[in-house]
This record gives sequence, structure tokens and C-alpha cells, in this order.
Amino acid sequence: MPDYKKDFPLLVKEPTIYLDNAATSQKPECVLEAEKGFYVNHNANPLRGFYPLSMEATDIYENARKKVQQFINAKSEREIIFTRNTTESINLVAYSYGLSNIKKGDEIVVSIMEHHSNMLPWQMVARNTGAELKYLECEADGSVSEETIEKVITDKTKLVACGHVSNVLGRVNPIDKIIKRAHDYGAVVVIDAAQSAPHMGIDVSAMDADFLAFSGHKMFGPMGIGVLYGKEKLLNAMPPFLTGGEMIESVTREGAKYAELPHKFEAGTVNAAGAAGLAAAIDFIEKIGFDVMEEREAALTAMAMEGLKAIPHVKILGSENPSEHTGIITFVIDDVHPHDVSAILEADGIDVRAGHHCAQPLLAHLGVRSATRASIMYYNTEEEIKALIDSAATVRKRMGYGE
Ligand code: 7TS
Repeated sequence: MPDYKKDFPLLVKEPTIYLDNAATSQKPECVLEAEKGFYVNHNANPLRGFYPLSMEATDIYENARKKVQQFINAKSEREIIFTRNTTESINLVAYSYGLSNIKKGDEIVVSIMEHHSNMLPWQMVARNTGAELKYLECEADGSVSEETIEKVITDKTKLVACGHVSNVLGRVNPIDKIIKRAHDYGAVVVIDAAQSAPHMGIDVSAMDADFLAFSGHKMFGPMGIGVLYGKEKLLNAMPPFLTGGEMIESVTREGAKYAELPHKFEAGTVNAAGAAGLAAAIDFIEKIGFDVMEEREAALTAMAMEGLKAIPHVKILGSENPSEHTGIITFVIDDVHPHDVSAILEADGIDVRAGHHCAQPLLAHLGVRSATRASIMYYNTEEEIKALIDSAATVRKRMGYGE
């Protein structure tokens, strides 16, 4: 197997076994160089000056937008808004689209699997408009049945918010069915692709999503740059989210004429260095190939699940089938708090996540207060997975239980 870690300076330098990739991925050298290269060679405020340096900065920023457009197969660059992260992208839709299009008597449907970032903004919209919030429930294995979709999405539904892949269960949601049902009733759909964008190709045109959000930092890019895709027709009709510089055509004492898309939604100085880093991350993904990444991740996930399942008192949340986990394995160990589990794994040099994973309603739905999560990226190795299994197998003993 090729040494995939060699592209990642931190993984070369640190002996740590990094299995918290769903929180943020490590960054390859080319991304670090692209971000640094912006400041070293092209630093000026983009979209403002007419001198060469500023125009170079603008080109880098706008070329990154083109790259994102192609990466997710959007029809136009005007449909790609740069934000700070998934959370900001979803809040933009909630404040701008939600508050101006949803009213009392309408229903908003949110899947119970959502990260708080794709749940709290809709609770806010419901509170502020008087609309009713309904939850799309899932089964214990994370599946969502067609009957559930048909029951909860009705002619009263105005907006559906759903994750592409759950950050706890790792399962790919039936978003084609959800989008089709929502569109049959004229509702718009917001897809949270934070956990899918790093692992699989996304085609917003084929998917027919109305809005789709993801973060650069989970897909090898820098922190502080995220994306909101929105259909041009919808974005055009929406009021700005934030106002101020950069997002205007002209301003008078009385008011302002806003800039055209996409700049209408990008108030203030933009994160051009972050955009350059994200563009480099997309090039990097395309060089390695999602097919190669998916194959590695599937093999490592299967190995981890098989090993963990064989340990007495360990229970994995979600599907039994490793191919339905997108590299995410969330588990509980009887009688041991996940914080203790993660502290023991940490003592063996393994970085995992413990807690509620910003998905408290999902954990409550599954009857679990908190859990430990290992999340895999293609650069992890069999030896690391073996270390995870071996360490997990000792947890109960090290906590003083017989077995
Ligand atoms: N949506 C999903 C599905 C996520 O997994 C996360 C972050 C977010 C939204 C928010 O992304 P941000 O970039 O705006 O912060 N998930 C995690 C996690 O699982 N552990 O740490 C962050």
C-alpha cells in the first residue's frame, strides 16, 4: 500500500494515531503551501483594488469558486457562496431564506440525525415565524423508511433540512427520495454535506438539491472556509444575510443596491487564502481519487467494526454493515463513560472523540447519553486500526471490571 501519510506534514511529524477525521481532517502539504503562497506572493484585498496585486488576489479567489463549482457540478459560479463553514452556510439559508419565506401554519422538517448546526437554525426559524418543526425519525440502524418520509413531508412542508451523511452513524441518507418528496409538495431542501463532501463525489445538479453546505476543513482544506451552494433562482430572490462592504453595488444615505450573486452574500473582506487552500484540497482529492479513498476507508472500516464487535460489552451504533458507515464508527462500552474510554485510548496514543457529537437529539432517540467515535480517513492504516481494537479490548479491565 502506498504511504498516504507522506503528504501530511503533521502525520509525518507526530506519532499519534489520528481517528477524529470527522471533526477535521489533516492537511496535506499542497494545501498549506497554497494558503501560505497567497500571503507570500499575492496578498492584497481581493475584489477591491485595480492594481495588479489585488487583481491577482481576485483571480485566485474567483478561480477557487470555479473549482468548487466543477467539484460539485453546479450550473453556475453564481451559485457558489463562500462562507466560514457549514454552520455559517446553514445559518445564511435560515436567516435569509427561512425568515422571509416561512410563516405561521407552515411546517419545517428536520431529520433527527442532524448535527446541531443543521437543527438549531431551523428551531430558530420555527420560533421566529410560528411555523411548526417536525422531525424525520430514523430506525436504530440509521435507516429512514419511505413511509416515514411520506408521513412527515406533506403539503404543509415548506423546507426540509437533512444531512447527506450523519456524523454519528455515518450512514448515507436517502436524500434522492427526500428531495423528490419535498419537491412534489413545492418545499425546498437543505442538504448538510459536511460529512459526505470529504468522502464521495457530490453532484448537486443530479441530486437537485436546493441548498447544500459543507466545510473546507473536513476535506483536507483549511479552517475558516466553507461553501454554500444554492440554486440561482432561490439565491437571487433572497435578501442578504450580512450587510456592509463588498456586497453592494452602490450606497446612498437612504439605502443600498446590493451586488449581484455571489457577492451579495459575501460581506466584508473574504478569506481568499482559505479559498486558495480549498482549491488545492480539491486538486488533491482529484489526484488521489475518491474511488481510491473509498476503497481504503471501506476496508479499514470493515476491519475496525469486525474487531470492535468481537469485544464483549462493545456496541456499535447504527448499521451492522460497514459499507453503511462512511468511515464513522460510534460505539459504547458497557459501564464505562465515553470520556474514560477516550482517555484510555489516548493513553495508548489514539485520538478519538467522546461525548454527544453535537447530535444530542439523535443520541436521545437512540437511548444513549454519549458515545465514543472513531472516524477513519484513507490515510489511516491497518496497524492503527489494530491498535484501536487492541486498546478498546483492554478498556473494561483497566477500569477495574473482570472482563
Ligand atoms: N454538519 C455536520 C454533519 C457535521 O459533522 C459538522 C461538524 C457540522 C455540520 C459543523 O461543521 P462546522 O465546520 O461548521 O463546524 N462535525 C463535527 C464532529 O462530528 N466533530 O466535530 C465537529
